[in-house]
Amino acid sequence: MGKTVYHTACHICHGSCIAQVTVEDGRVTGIRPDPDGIMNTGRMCPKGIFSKELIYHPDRLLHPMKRTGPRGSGQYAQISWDEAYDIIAENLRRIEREYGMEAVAIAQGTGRHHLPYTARFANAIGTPNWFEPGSAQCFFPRIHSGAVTFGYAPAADYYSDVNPQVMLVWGCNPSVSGADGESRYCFLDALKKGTRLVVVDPCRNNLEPYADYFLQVRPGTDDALALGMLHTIIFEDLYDHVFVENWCFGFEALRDRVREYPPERAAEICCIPAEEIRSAARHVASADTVSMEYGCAIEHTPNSFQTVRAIQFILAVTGNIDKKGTFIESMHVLDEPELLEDHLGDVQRAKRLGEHHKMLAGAHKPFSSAHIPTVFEAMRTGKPYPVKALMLCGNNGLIGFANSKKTLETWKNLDFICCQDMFLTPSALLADVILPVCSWLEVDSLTASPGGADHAILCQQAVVPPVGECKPDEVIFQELCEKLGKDWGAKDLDEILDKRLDRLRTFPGYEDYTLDKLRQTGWAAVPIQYEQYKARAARGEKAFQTPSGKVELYSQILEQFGFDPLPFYAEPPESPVSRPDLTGEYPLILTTGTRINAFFLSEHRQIPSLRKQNPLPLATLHPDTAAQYGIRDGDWIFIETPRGRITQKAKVTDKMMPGVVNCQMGWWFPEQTEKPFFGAFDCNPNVLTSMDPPFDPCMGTYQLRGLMCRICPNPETKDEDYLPGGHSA
Ligand SMILES: Nc1nc2c(c(=O)[nH]1)N[C@H]1C(S)=C(S)[C@@H](COP(=O)(O)OP(=O)(O)OC[C@H]3O[C@@H](n4cnc5c(=O)[nH]c(N)nc54)[C@H](O)[C@@H]3O)O[C@H]1N2
Ligand SMILES: Nc1nc2c(c(=O)[nH]1)N[C@H]1C(S)=C(S)[C@@H](COP(=O)(O)OP(=O)(O)OC[C@H]3O[C@@H](n4cnc5c(=O)[nH]c(N)nc54)[C@H](O)[C@@H]3O)O[C@H]1N2
Ligand code: SF4
Ligand SMILES: [Mo]
Repeated sequence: MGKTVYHTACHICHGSCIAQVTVEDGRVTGIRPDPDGIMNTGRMCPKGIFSKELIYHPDRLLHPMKRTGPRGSGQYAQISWDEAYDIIAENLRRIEREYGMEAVAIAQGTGRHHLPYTARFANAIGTPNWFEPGSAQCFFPRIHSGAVTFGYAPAADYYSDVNPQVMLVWGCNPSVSGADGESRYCFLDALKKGTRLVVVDPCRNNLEPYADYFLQVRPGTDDALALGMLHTIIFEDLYDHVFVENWCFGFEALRDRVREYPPERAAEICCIPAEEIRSAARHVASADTVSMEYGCAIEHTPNSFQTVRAIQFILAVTGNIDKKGTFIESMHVLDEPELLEDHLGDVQRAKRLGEHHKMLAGAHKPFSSAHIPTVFEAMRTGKPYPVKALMLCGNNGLIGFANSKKTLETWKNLDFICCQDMFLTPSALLADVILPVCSWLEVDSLTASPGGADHAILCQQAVVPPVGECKPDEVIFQELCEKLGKDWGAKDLDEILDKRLDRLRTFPGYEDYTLDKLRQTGWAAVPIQYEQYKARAARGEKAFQTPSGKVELYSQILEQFGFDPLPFYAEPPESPVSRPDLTGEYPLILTTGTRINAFFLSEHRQIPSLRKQNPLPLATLHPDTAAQYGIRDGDWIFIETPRGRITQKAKVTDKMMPGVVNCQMGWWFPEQTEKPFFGAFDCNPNVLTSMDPPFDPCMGTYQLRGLMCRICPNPETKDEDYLPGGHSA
């Protein structure tokens, strides 16, 4: 068979990096970054580089399996694909007959190649109860807030001859999390070229040397900080009059709202001195070009939607919209696969659980999503109607959803669970049927890149045949539809992918572009057009796709749905300010998340070269906080909230805001096969979080950051208890 080198795209995270993958005799023998890769130019993160250990991992699921013991026991028997499909079809048909298809919940994981296909599958079979963990908790607040405010979700621009002079980095760390994609390399290049940062984060992380301002915000109070900064920009007359007068709607109303948040008030709430808030706001307002990366930290509170809007407004009122080096409009060069929304029909659509969170679930949204807490409540109580089955696809919700133990109780009693994954995860252990899926090296897909600007299409291809009997998720959905007698709307994946190139084919030079051509070149890119709104206005079209045709500081869409049309501050429901009654018992602030370079969410703990880089779960805290509880760097500690207790290893650093404990997320221990659910409840911070109301009115978001906790030393646990064999800390 010989040796072939493919240009393909890694898509382990939300982004894509172009890799050169060497295949010999049908096996991947080498993976290296493509020096000419359009965005990554010779760089990849360790997850991509070490993917040989992923594809050929001895624990890869290789065959469909059915459960033979109690849920969680790990007792499974290998079955054929036909038998697996028969079992699934029989269960779904029965549930549809008895309860209606809405009783089947489809749970997608975070957005990777399969995301649009799970939504398409849900529509094809006729359930409105599709969701992904990120829909309310990550990225969608930014997308939908962008949509109601600008008519699109703006993104950072690194692609012109103008380097952003200042970047706001708000509740994210693009050097690790990749700005939700491969654009981490663009971000790093911008820093090298001199971009200076204003960072908003409770922890003075590795970006500190690049930051002119490092605003250490009390977790969960970003809304107050943004409003305080807007106060300075508006009332010190630092805003861009030309942009505001010509292109913004509702400035006076915003000014009246912002009047309520002088920096002194913001300072009291978010624990940053008023003078620093003012000074940072002046710095941003006086820069020639300002861009922004913002992350899921601001989306992990029940005021996610208005927080995102307030932060976006800093860029809007300073006129940093759609110019080179600012916050720009997408080129949308890649069409989404059709989601078959018409297959769902109005009757089923109206049954979507959590419909009143219109920005999440509203019928007018692409990827309209059910509200996870409402679906789980229906699973538990049968109200407003029963939800009996769960189809998990690329979702390890026992780790990722809030209140893991309650999630376990909720799922344990379902009639039927199916799980599509590459590995036997804690969530998969609940499944009645497990379907083995392809890794990025075994599946064809297209990614719009870089996340948000979307001016390039990166081509991921199956460079080797699947290991074992694994199948691509897309193929599984198509075959399941055939089995169920539902219309999948396409004959194969190539047909869907080729159709996605229609928009590319409208650009000069790409009229005859084909999927095969893209497979050879690896990617295709079009030039970014700046100030698209002006071009639209010149053509007599709406400049911005909003009701007023302008950037809606006062949102008429929100008003129409009965939500506050203007941003406001809301204290998180569990915080020292909203729950002073709890401060005696839980005196510290808990924040969770903070991405790890070597892992993607709960993945990769079983990949030796990756686990080595962060072998144990770490909780970061300030030396004063540690000293108060007799804790030293490297000690194991217990972290406890009203929901439960976990243990992590203390990382003591004065970079962390005093009084805050930041727990790494995603932890389970694939090597601990003897432990129930692979130790999913030992170190996973979602044992500590809550899925209880109140939720963000627009999005339905629950609180994952800025909760209340207490800590103490854990003398029982030793590193060896959680180190996989052969590793040292
Ligand atoms: N390597 C890697 N990359 C990833 C992922 C991964 O697991 N690994 N996950 C992907 C996913 S799904 C997502 S959503 C993104 C997330 O990536 P980001 O959006 O970057 O989010 P995090 O890394 O979780 O947190 C970023 C920062 O938020 C700070 N923080 C904590 N609480 C608060 C708060 O209340 N306010 C503010 N302003 N800051 C706070 C933390 O200290 C941390 O530095 O990354 C994606 N990329
Ligand atoms: N406390 C706390 N909780 C959080 C967060 C936080 O910051 N703090 N972050 C939240 C966020 S932003 C997100 S996005 C969610 C993420 O939650 P999830 O998306 O559920 O993330 P994972 O736990 O990594 O689960 C993904 C699963 O998909 C599997 N997988 C990988 N590739 C494929 C594929 O191609 N096909 C299929 N079928 N499976 C595949 C992996 O093996 C893994 O088991 O977690 C949320 N939970
Ligand atoms: S940044 Fe994302 S796409 Fe790039 S190599 Fe890492 S995991 Fe793959
Ligand atoms: Mo996410």
